[in-house]
Amino acid sequence: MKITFVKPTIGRLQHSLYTDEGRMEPLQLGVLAGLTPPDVECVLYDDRVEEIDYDERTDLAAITVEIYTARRAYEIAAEFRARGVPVIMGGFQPTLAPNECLRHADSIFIGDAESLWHQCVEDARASKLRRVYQATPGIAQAGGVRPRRDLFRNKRYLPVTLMQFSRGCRFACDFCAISTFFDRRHYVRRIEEVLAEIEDQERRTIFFVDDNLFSDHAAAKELMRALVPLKLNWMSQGSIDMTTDPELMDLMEESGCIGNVIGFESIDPRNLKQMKKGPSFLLGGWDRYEKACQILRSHHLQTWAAFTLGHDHDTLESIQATSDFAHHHNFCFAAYNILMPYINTPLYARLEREGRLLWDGKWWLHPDYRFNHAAFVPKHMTPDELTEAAWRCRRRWNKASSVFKRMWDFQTHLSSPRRLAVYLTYNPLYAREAFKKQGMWFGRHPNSIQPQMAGPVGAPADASDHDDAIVDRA
Ligand code: B12
Repeated sequence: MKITFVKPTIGRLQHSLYTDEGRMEPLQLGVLAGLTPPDVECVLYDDRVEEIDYDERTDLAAITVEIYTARRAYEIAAEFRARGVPVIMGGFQPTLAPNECLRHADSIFIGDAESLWHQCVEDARASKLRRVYQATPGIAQAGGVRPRRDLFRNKRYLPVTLMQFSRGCRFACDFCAISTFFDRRHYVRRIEEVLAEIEDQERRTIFFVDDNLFSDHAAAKELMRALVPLKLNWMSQGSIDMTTDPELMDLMEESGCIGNVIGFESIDPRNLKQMKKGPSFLLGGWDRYEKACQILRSHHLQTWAAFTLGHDHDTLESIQATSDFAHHHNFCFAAYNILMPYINTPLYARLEREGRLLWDGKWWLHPDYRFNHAAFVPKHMTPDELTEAAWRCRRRWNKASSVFKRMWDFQTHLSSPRRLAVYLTYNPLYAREAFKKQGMWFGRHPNSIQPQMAGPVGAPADASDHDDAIVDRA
């Protein structure tokens, strides 16, 4: 038996296809292949960089689908299905919008693969795939399952090994898909298994792709104590309340942390309160970012600051102030994301109730929607003004003069040759990516997916796209 694993790209540029220069290993597909019995042949196609050979013989196409890649995933699925190859979809979109995905796949997988993937493989072997596999979230790679990293060879991913220590996050920010997927729970792997996995691969640079590595401070500290002797360089993602714990910060530095993606989201306390940004409140008030940033810098951390723009208290002026804040702190990278209503999040439900969703409420499927454009009506500006304001922030941030100016920070980027190399390698790369992706269409083919179209093969009678917005995940 043979399974073809597919990581779809987001979309296409105006005049050509899009190749993601900043692409990283698709860890979920490595994990899935690692969970697959050894007698099954596994092949990986990464649509971000290569053409999929739909005519290659295979018994099952397994596609990982996020909201941004959904449109392209449905096109890919249609190609396989037209050739009689059954398609199973898993990941965030099938979990949070199952009915929509069921219209485009023979089978969908809800939740984490670990507990039920072996059953799918056996069912596929017997040509008896079920329509829906309902798994639960849980501890990743339990029992020491290793991702099949051999499948990543020759695809020219960034030279960093992706790994996971924990999954989920204890906070409940209203826009985030994580709290819905994991129901605010945080699942931690056994440290011995993580250490063995680190030893088993060659690199000393690791990206822990955890949703919030610091969701549980005690668990994070235990990991970091174990990492100290390994002399790694690592980065991850985490919430700003990390700065309230001096021991955690010291261990981070000692164990080789270079920096983290941190969701600041907004510098307006009213926005933070409205979105229920718990970590910011834990700083001792919603307005304590200045001190937190000083602490990050004192530990030489190169922060990747993430902002969401367009909250209800945002104005064009406050967006400009957000941009000033990021420049003032000389962050290593900054993501000025427009606030996006992801399906099945509290934010989506609120904007839907308030009648503020654009693009028929399904921006990710709409043939005219473009990457980084507003998908709802903001309170104090028009959607186009929001799109423009976010684009202005990105342009300003990525100018050569800004990259040069931000570099002169002796506590962070100039505190070691490695940090300077990170800064100088990735700033130009991400700048190119920001310009390339702005305004990109989703999917490859205009009009290939019609959001309001009735589902094709075997969609259950009660499966309307709208149902997904009100799936009860309790
Ligand atoms: C690391 C990461 C990144 C990395 C890139 C990683 C990479 N390899 O390219 C960076 C930081 C660059 C990034 C970028 C973006 N990301 Co991101 N990212 C993540 C994160 C935190 C971890 C992904 C990961 O590798 N996890 C480890 C693997 C093992 O877990 P997994 O993917 O969840 O897979 C498990 C299950 O979902 C399931 N499963 C998954 N696929 C399949 C397929 C089948 C067939 C089956 C059976 C099961 C299955 O089984 C797996 C094993 O248990 C996720 C959150 C998350 N927990 O997944 C967000 C997440 C996927 N990202 C998200 C977003 C929005 C983005 C961006 C669009 C942000 C932006 N505006 O630019 C970009 C672009 C993404 C793209 N498609 O190109 C959102 C997607 C929202 C949604 N509802 O779909 C998420 C969920 C974060 C969030 N807070 O909401 N991301």
